[in-house]
Amino acid sequence: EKSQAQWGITPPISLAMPTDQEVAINQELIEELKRQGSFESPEETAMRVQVLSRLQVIIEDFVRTVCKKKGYPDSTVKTAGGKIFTFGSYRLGVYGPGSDIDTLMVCPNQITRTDFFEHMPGILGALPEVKELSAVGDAFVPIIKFKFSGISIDLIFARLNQPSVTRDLTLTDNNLLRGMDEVNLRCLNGTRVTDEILQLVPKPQVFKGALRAIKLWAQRRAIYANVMGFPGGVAWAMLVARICQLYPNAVSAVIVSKFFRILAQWNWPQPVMLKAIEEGPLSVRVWNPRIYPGDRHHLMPIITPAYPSMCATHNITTSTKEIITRELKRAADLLDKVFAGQESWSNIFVKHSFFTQGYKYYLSVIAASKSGDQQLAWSGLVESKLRQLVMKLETLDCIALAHPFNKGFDNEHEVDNEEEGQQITRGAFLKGGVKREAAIPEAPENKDENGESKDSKEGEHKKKLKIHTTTYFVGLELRLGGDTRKVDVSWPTEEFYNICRGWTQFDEDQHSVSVIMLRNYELPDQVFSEGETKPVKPVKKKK
Ligand code: 3AT
Ligand code: MN
Ligand code: MN
Repeated sequence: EKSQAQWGITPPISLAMPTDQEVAINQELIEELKRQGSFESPEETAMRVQVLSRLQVIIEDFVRTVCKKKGYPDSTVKTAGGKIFTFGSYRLGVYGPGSDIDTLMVCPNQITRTDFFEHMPGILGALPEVKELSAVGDAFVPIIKFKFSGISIDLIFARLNQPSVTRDLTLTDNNLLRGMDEVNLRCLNGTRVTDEILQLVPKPQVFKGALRAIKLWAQRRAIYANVMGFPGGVAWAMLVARICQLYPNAVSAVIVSKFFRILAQWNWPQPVMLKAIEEGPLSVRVWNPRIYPGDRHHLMPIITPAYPSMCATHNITTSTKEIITRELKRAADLLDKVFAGQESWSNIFVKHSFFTQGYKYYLSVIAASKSGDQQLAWSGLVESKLRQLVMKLETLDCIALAHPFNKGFDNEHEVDNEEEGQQITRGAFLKGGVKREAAIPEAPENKDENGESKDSKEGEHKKKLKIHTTTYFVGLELRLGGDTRKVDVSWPTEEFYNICRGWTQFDEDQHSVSVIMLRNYELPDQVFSEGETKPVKPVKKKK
């Protein structure tokens, strides 16, 4: 166990040791997390450890082979090495049954990224344990994804400017970053940030327990999604870590309750950070609102500890900030009751009511295309631009709050012709279905000599079109006293269309995006889970 006078940039709020009552409540929290399926079995965890040690052997083999092929002398080949690091939920110790392992392979400078993407997919693909392998070498963060003995692996690569990478290497030294390209920097960042977070908390076990609770809560309340303008996994982890610094001796349950109360009252945009921001050897930007006007616009800045420090929450908007704050307050009040023995932990983790009791009006944003591959890229693009729509809606007088739901809903539609396809892309599947052309009266029996209907034969030749859609929802809170008949979202919508259509790969024949206003009772059944009641159309009062 680590011990020091101060964790982070201020003295602690309290050094109190846990009371018996707090220990008991903490035990209840762990039990509740177990009931909610947060933990996997020890066998599954042992399998992860085994897979990682296999990957360690694989990377060393790979480095040796490529070095030899390139004609390096034996002495260099022997010491070249290579090392596996992890980041994400596995590294933070908050992984559950479905989690992947986010893995980074660090190689010496003999090995280039090109070598990695040329050979590694083949090496992995040849192993009987490896399934569903896909490699994207030209992504923002180039990645190989696969399953190893059933466990999902996200594998990225970084190359150090040194001829040897030993198994005891750490990535903490900022000088390792000298002379690196941006892709390398990005690939190293995840591990450097998670490693630092763990270094900066007094008791990693306490931190992990509290973070599990916060992750589960944020997921259930639909406020976990970086692209949509909510904190992502790293940001939630840093918030929990900061509370751990302020209460170095507390148990996880106490951290969770302080978390809600302190952050519900936080004086934003004062940043949350785990240590003073470091200067470093690169000519890259480090978060600094005094120098960069852009950084001044961050509404809830949460700053990563590893050099070069960045804001992990630049996506948060006025609306999502308000929603997050409401959720923090709700949870803080519930937690007071938990500690007074009047409430159980399970109520903290109750599912959100975004669709059941959320709003009267919703915007549905439909991203559509004609193939599954297209849809993956196109819906991702539309999703990443959704916050631009939200921010434009926020500027309208009639709208108090625009609340994006944290994930989209996928559908596939079979249609008979282009016209029906277009109805789908404009949301016909949400509102009343596709309008088919008036049925053509059936021709009199018309069979060929084999007794088969000619029509049905023709029908086989007629190609069905497939339309893929992903639908996102934005709940609208209207300004009190406003005239609801005047909710005109055409300007934000048109601007949003232009942003989406400005995508470099946009193809009018393939991709479409439309925004449609729905009343709550018009929401599709798909968004409700079992046991939830769909809002009903209010009965009109007669004068
Ligand atoms: P799970 O337990 O895996 O669900 P996690 O926190 O590990 O939770 P991810 O595996 O999705 O979540 O992400 C792990 C890290 O990978 C978080 C972030 O630093 C990085 N990351 C994830 N998605 C992206 C992305 N699209 N672009 C850049 N970095 C990403
Ligand atoms: Mn992960
Ligand atoms: Mn991942």
